[in-house]
Amino acid sequence: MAKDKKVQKLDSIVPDEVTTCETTQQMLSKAKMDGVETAFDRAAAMKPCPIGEKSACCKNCFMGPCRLNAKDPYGKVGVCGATIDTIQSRNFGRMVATGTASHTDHGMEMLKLFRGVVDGTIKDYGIVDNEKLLDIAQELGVPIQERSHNAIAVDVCDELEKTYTQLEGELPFVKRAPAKTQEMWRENGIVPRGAMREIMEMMNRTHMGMDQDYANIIKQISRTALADGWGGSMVATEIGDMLFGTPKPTQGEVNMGVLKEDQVNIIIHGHEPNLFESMLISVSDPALIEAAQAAGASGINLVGMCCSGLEMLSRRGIPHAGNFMSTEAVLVTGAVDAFTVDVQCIKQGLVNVADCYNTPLFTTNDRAHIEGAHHVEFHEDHPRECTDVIVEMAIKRFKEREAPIEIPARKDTGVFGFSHEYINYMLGGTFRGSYTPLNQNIINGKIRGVAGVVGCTNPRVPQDEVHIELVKELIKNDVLVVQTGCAQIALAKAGLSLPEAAHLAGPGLSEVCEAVGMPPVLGLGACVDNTRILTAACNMVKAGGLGDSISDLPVAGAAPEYMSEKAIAIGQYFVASGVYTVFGVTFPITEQTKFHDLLFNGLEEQGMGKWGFTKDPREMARMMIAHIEKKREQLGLDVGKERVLVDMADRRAAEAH
Ligand code: SF4
Ligand code: MSK
Repeated sequence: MAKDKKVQKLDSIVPDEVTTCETTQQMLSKAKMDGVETAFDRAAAMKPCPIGEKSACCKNCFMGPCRLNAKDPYGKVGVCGATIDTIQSRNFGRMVATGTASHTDHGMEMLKLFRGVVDGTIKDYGIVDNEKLLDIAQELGVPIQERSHNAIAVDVCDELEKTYTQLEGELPFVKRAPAKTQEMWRENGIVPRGAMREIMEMMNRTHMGMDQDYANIIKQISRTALADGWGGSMVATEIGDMLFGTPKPTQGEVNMGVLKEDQVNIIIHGHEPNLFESMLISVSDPALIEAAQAAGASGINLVGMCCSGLEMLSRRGIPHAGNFMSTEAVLVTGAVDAFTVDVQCIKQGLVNVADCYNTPLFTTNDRAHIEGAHHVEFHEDHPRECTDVIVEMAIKRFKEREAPIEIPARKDTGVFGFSHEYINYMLGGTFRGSYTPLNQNIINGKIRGVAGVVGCTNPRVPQDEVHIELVKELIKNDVLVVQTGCAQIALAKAGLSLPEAAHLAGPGLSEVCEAVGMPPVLGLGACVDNTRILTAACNMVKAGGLGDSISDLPVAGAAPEYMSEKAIAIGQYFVASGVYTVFGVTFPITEQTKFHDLLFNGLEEQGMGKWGFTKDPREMARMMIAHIEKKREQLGLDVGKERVLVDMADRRAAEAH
């Protein structure tokens, strides 16, 4: 039961209207009884500002703020004379810059950890995937013959650092993209230099009195977004794999039923795997397990949420309690003994909900304190000084549990951890992994194409509903779905992350899934791991028969329930890489403007992908499938023509390029 001081009368929301997640519904009903408010209540009470929703206002200087009319976009201009296209493109650019900064800052922290490991100042972590280290060294042109792994790692670290700090030149992983995609970027003048440089220039170009031509601003928007997808995020994923292991398919449990009433429950929510990895070691420490038992618990139950939860689910099969819109609801169980967060997507409202159920909420990162939370700072050079303390505090809270516990019974299972390397191996076999079988199945039409369905959940749409309906429609039409971020948990709760879900797919896709033993929906990791989808797309081009650039592929992307600026950056890097990308919920740009037309049509004419928008999952599926079919037609795949797949000589030539 909630503390009296927090109890209030709540009757604004109907739980089964705001979420399709049964366990979240159950907890929202309980929260209502307990008088505890969540983001679902606040979303119902807070109507979005119609001008801000469409980015039709500017507060970039103090002659304003200036509000234009989203319904009559060319009816007026700002005090400085800025038009709707200037204002919207600047606002969009700042969203992309912020999203890119989030991923890039995360990536720089991973690089700092990697640097500490290779120079020996950090001893609690090490390189576990040397095969990946060597692959990356080779890709980056770092010599490997007769050198120690550590010497190679030092050079790899130096090369990867350029991703962030380089002032001139091209990002190291740009050369991972197909040659034709690289050419298109060069022709458009959007090859990123270093991510810090691009973010800085984006912010400068959007200052009052700087770049005031939307057609020029979009170039820096794309360059900044590409610095995320092929830079900040891609490096974060690769370092994560080198340090913690490249994921391989692992069965795991999801949903709130993974909490255990008789155990000390510790939840980790955020994005950086180093905290979670250290916590895993702390909860396995016999002394701490003994302390938990002495407090009356049968053990310590470590559970993830959101993206760091997904990293641990993918790499270690650690249970996962739910996605972004379940983070407050899980606290309502009363069963959480420590709620531990690091960075990104952490609602400030969690502090109040945690307080209502006497759950200590721990912030651990100096970049993300929350007023009212307990701060126990995490340092990679002595990580257990943080995680051991949190375990001890969790044990104390278990011992002093007051509120009645109500844990929803439901838990679901799924298979997760399909890295792009594993897809290679899964389809091509151990001897010579290859994307050729995937391409062959696309060429012969059993699989029509591939869709990335990624991103958050958002209280502006019923939680999980758009994800589930969209994905069901896609797989029914023989479109293989790959996922990252919170979207995966929505589908896992709906049972679509198991090989048994193959029967929900169309005849071609289900035949392939049954032959390989894979689900029709492949979870690839956290939101930062969207770069695995980019790399998989590169491998599809390289395997041959599906065109020469990413924009030739019969693929499409969607973020149907997105909520963050990171998602806008991801969307833009997919578009700039050549992928048709459809967003749901709302699109933050006014229709009928030249800038909107550029995003939704003009970029495609420049050789990139394009944006799409709809809230309706069936319409979203229809739009994505129509795009995939258009690409198939352009590739001549529906005229029964035999496509030429690359042989070994072609492959070597492509790799040498
Ligand atoms: Fe208004 Fe122009 Fe200042 Fe923006 S930059 S607030 S449009 S005067
Ligand atoms: S946590 S960015 S809600 S996917 Fe990566 Fe989930 Fe979206 Fe955050």
